[in-house]
Amino acid sequence: MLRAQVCSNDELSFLMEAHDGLSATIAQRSGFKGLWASGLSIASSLGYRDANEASWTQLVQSVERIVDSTELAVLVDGDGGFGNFNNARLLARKLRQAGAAGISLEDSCFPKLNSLIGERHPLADIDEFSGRLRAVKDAVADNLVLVARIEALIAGHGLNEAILRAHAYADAGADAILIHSRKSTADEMLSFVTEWRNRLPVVIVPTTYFRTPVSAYRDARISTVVWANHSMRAAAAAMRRICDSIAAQESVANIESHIAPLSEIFELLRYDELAVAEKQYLQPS
Ligand code: SPV
Ligand code: MG
Repeated sequence: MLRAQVCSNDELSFLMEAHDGLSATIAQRSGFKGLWASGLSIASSLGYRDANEASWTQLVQSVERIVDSTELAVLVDGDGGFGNFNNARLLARKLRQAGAAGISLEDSCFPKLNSLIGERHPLADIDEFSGRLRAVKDAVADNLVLVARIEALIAGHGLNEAILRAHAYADAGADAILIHSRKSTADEMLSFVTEWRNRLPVVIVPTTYFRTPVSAYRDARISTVVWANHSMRAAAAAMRRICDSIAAQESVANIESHIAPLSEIFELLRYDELAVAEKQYLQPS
């Protein structure tokens, strides 16, 4: 299912960020057909920085909860694979076992730093990173969609470097290319797409160029848009507002209508199913 979404140029698909079971459940409820298990959002929800502070086993555990919570395909942000080819293929195998549908691997060096902060984003050597991709492909074959993510534009290299890397990663067996940009307009990313001519489908993450209408992505025949961190940021903003209010007013009386009713939480997490199961399995007949 993820392969059909990510690997098609014919129809634009959308992946919504999830960082835990609840955010995954809510994304499914909103009608999304696939999820992005975001490294930034998972790290943030655990209180870590997106700098490989969370371990790969913590990532796998979070992915397990996300996968178990919905029927949706999950593309996992695997950062750079947490090391060399061996760490990357181990991670890919474990994600497959956890039920992930795909992994995105970026050509960064361990430990990575989130692409949207700071100026220090050293790129991996092209051949070394291609080896990481080949090792993952050999380990999981077509059982996991392999997205190769290019950080050349983030690192301040030009379009030529990004295109060179895209071809190398396609040769190494990637199923799709994720081209990342942190510009406030889509121009840089769209120049890449024009030059790339869809040798492989293209995935984008329009976090900083959020004003661009998705019609521009359809026109460019981009395959997949990742809304990468918006549930985590929505939760942070809501929690901050509510905590500030409760602390200032020493009361929860005024915020009740601004938060999800417990009935909604019970409904989202299918407490009704538990009640039915109890009748079936717990009560003596
Ligand atoms: C993530 O969601 O963790 C991503 C996208 O990798 S970004 O934060 O833009 O690097
Ligand atoms: Mg990430």
